[in-house]
Amino acid sequence: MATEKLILRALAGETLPTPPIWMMRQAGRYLPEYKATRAQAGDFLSLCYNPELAAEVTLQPIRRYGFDAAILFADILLLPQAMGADLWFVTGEGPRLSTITTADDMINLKPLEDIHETLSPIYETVKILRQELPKETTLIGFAGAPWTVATYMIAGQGTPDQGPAHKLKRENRAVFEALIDMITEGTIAYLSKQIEAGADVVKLFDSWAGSLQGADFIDFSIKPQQRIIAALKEMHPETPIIAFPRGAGERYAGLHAATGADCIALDDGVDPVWAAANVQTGGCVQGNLASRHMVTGGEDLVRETKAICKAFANGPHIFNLGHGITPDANPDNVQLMIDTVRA
Ligand code: 1CP
Repeated sequence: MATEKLILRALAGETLPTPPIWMMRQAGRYLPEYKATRAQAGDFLSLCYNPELAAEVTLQPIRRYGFDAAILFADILLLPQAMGADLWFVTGEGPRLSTITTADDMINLKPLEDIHETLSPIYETVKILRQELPKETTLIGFAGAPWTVATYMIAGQGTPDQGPAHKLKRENRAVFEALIDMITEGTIAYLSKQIEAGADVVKLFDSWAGSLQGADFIDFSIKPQQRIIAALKEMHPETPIIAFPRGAGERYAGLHAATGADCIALDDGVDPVWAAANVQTGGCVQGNLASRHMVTGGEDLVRETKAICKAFANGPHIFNLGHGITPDANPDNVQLMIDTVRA
């Protein structure tokens, strides 16, 4: 069946004359209208759990730029919170959570049947967006991949090298594996509800996949994602899935088959010409302009944007950044990127 949603056509494997485009963290602090709505909500978590305001900030970049997809405004750390972890945000620093390092900490988590009580405002946001988005705009739901979510649950905050999670993996394998399993099951339940509420596509963010070495990369990045994708495909066979194992490097090759994802999102450490030959041969790819161009702009931005479009022109491609846009970005550079892609 023909669809007006270009992102869904690319995800189905179609090579389009112009790649559809959206941007990681497109609703964020680089936009004055985002900052205004966030101030109205009071703080970041209140914004996430307020369906009207969360839908509003999701729609802001669609109104301003006409992106081909909207991404639900929420955070990967809401699932740990729904599982019973304490979560708060320290201004200027980032997230803080109560930590999981022992079997007792695991026992204190909530049964997974109970997560939807906390997460129901998120499903409500999806329902509002379903009503309010233009018919040609794809709605993307998301969750963190189990390894990345576990790194925050174990350390209680963001870490440069994910040291505490690697330590638990080494020193208390049983607790580490039980946590990965629990997040995997919780993620299946969470994403399934997002799809039922109206998400067209879901994406798994494995932001810290790159720090897993050897068999750990397969066991703790790829296998849990494969399990989530297989379970979702069984329940919702029509819903495409994007996987983003950031920092996978050469291990990006073959990941469509290994994960079962319809699209593999590439970070900006990956050469587009290499990725066209080694990753796009497996299916749709997304990416991968370095987000610093949204700060620096100019001819470099135009040249890199064109090079990425050219490298991926012979297969299914969704244009995006290689990681989220940063708060110091200039909104005019986003427009320049879009104009260059669509020119
Ligand atoms: O002050 C603010 O307004 C908060 C900044 C912010 C925003 C805008 C955070 C805190 N989360 C978000 C929203 C968000 N997070 C989205 C929404 C939709 C969009 O893209 O527009 C998404 C998809 C995420 C995903 C997310 N959260 C990831 C995976 C992607 C990535 O960036 O690697 C991760 C790792 C997080 C955790 C998180 N939440 C927020 C911050 C600052 C962080 C990173 C913390 C750290 O590692 O130190």
